[in-house]
Amino acid sequence: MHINNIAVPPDHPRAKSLYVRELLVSGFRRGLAAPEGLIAHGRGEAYDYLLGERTTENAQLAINTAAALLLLSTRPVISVNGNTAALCPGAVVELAKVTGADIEVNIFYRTEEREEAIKAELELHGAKRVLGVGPKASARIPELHSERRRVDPDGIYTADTVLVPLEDGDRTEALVKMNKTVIAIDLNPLSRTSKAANITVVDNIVRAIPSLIEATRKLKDSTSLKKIADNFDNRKNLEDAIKIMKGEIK
Ligand code: PTJ
Repeated sequence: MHINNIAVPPDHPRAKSLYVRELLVSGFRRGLAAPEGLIAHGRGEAYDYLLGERTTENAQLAINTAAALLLLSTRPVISVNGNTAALCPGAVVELAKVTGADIEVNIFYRTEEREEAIKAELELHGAKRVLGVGPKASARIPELHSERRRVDPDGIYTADTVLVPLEDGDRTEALVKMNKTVIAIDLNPLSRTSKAANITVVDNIVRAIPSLIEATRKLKDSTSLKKIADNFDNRKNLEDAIKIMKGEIK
């Protein structure tokens, strides 16, 4: 494996983590991720370390529930920020295909250049339609003052379910107030996003989105989707995630 032209032995104990870190650095250099995204990633790494850098059973339960909800939705939208575009653009496009979701660019540190770069990256990975770029983000989420309030009237504004990886708490709360089902992917089980979302997947996005694709494929013809969704308790799931990080349960 080569990172910045330096060979990282595949048996290096931190090889995977170093590789993911480098994906983000490369995404930053290519104008996808904001500099603040590098800091956010470091915070995520710390939680991931406590999780054992694996998809726990607890996260898998949230992933299965998220898959069921995406399949039950009539207008699901995947919200994409700079970190997501840098870390797993291909998986986002694949997830959109298997769930029938739209993809919308929504960034906190909004610049036209970064919106366009993220859109181009998603298109490079096969996206046919990317919402929320430039004047298309003409609708506003009420009571929200950050740049995240600008959304596409054909996308997040009218969606019934929104998948928000690496999100900030304000918008999650505002989307829930708009009666949308919010699925968050956030390694921090203590964050406002994690607490406000209807379903929180406490897992690294680089593992969570591929697992979500797999779960969606498995559940596609299931007749128990509603039952799966109804049985999920986000509060308990977050409490369990904290217990896992404290080493109290597996
Ligand atoms: O591209 P932009 O402009 O929208 O900016 C994106 C960032 C991530 C910089 C922005 O949304 C931000 O500042 O986010 P926060 O408030 O720092 O929150 C990011 C959350 O994502 C934190 O709780 C991190 O623990 C978590 N996180 C970081 N990396 C990962 C992650 N969760 C899952 N997978 C990761 N790889």
